[in-house]
Amino acid sequence: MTQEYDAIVIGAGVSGLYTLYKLRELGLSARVFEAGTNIGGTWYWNRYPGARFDSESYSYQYSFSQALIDEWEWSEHFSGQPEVERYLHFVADKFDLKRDIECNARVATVIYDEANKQWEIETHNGLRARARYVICATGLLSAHQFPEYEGVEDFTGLSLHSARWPKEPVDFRGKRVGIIGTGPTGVQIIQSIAPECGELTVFQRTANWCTPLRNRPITVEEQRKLKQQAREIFALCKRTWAGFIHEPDPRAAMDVPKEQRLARYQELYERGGFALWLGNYSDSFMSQEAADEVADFLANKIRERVTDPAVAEKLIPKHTFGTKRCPGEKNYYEAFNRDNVRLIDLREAPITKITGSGIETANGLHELDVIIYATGFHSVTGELLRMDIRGQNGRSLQEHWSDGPRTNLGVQFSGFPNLWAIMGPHNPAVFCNITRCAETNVEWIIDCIRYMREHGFETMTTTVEAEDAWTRRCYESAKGMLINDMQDSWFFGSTNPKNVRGRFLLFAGGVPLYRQIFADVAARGYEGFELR
Ligand code: N01
Repeated sequence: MTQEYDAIVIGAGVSGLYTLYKLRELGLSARVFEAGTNIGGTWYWNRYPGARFDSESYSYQYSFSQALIDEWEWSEHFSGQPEVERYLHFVADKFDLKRDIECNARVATVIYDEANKQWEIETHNGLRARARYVICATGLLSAHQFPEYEGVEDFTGLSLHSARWPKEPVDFRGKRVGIIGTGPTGVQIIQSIAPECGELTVFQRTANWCTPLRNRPITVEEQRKLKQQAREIFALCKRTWAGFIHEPDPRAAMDVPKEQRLARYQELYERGGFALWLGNYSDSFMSQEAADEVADFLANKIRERVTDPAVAEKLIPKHTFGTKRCPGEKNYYEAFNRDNVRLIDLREAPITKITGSGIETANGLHELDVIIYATGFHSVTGELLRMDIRGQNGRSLQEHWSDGPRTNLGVQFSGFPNLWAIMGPHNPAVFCNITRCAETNVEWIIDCIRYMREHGFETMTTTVEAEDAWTRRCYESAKGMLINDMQDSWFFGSTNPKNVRGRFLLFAGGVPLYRQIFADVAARGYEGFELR
């Protein structure tokens, strides 16, 4: 039987939960379809050891309800996955959201019925539903990726992907564990399990510029202040380019005397989180000279912390500082001083295949009991393209995006009326503290629906012209920034299937500008969108 609702939401993570809340506020009937057996999205799937915030907990929480802010207490400055998952359940229970969420229901098809101006979805387990509005709250980093090595299926030991981690704890004691991937996920896993494993072999293709997270418990006094300052914290996040609490010094780095610059790097290194990445100087994302100086600063820290100089050199990245997200670390570098941890540099000896008993590189076979894949995601477009979404004239999203994603404002695609993506491509959310950006995007989409209903419009679709213009603007937004020269990152889909790599997937103009553009477009009666 096909159920009918006003709106269908795909995904019950941070943005899906808030969407449901806002749809109800609008008085609409809505159903959320969630692939996981429970809610939480990213915080449901990524339950690997060491998974935690890289945003300060109190900057990541929802801002829409004062009662929620008052009632919930974070225990750490950067809380771990179990606490974040508990928080999302707390939110869902507080607002009684779960009764409208269908878990274990991965959406397979999303088909537009032109005659009735409705969407029909079907899940993998055969549930069907129809609605006028569809909101994809499927996340940016949801479609996990295994590497394309021969033999991945052949390994007879335990294979784990970071984004499909089992709910029961994995016992690494006495085991020979290999991990592929040294992005933010790999770093969190390595530093957490190194003391426990019998042997840990790290297969590193690209070292990353890690900065100390400096996590610590929130004291009673801090808790009190943080509650008082909650609104100021959100206001600060609204002002900053990436929606975090870190504000750069407004001066250009090289206008500041060298001694002062180095003192600032040290201060930001001590402060932790993304302070050194996002709170540096105003031109940190543009000036090669400034980025190189921070890189030298960090390289020296690595040399100080890693006892074997040859290992230290391998852990020092070769790419420009700041062009990828910086993993937040605690004792990551010290892990490589342990007798049970070995670093394999895949640039020297690439992986040739996975075998029944381990990982084979150009230098020979590494026999293992466990292989951990921390190899990332089909980023940004993956989860949307994994569904069969068909808009007007039966045209699929795959066809529409055959030459890279095309969007208007990152939220709509031409030929797909009344379908919105909260964290689609061409969004600043990728750089962003996700909840800050999710709230903005959800509120804008809900306002679209409210506007349509108040003005008697049945459908809203971006025009092709506005879509082309925004897509071009996103490519332009990265020009002049160092990230534009770093195509080997998931910002350009480097871990995506080969046919969908090499396009800049984000909007790099910053969160405040994006919010302003949203406001301007709405104020001009949704200019660039066709309302019928
Ligand atoms: O994924 P990644 P991630 N052979 O794509 C390697 C967020 N996040 O899951 O760089 C060998 O960054 C790949 O190597 P290379 C955060 O936004 C947040 O770590 O392609 N290696 C790289 O080392 C982050 O940016 C938190 O050479 C292969 C790694 O796998 C985003 O998620 C925590 C390979 C993939 O790194 C993604 O992070 C964690 C191959 N064939 C993540 N293929 C928080 O703290 C890939 N790799 C909130």
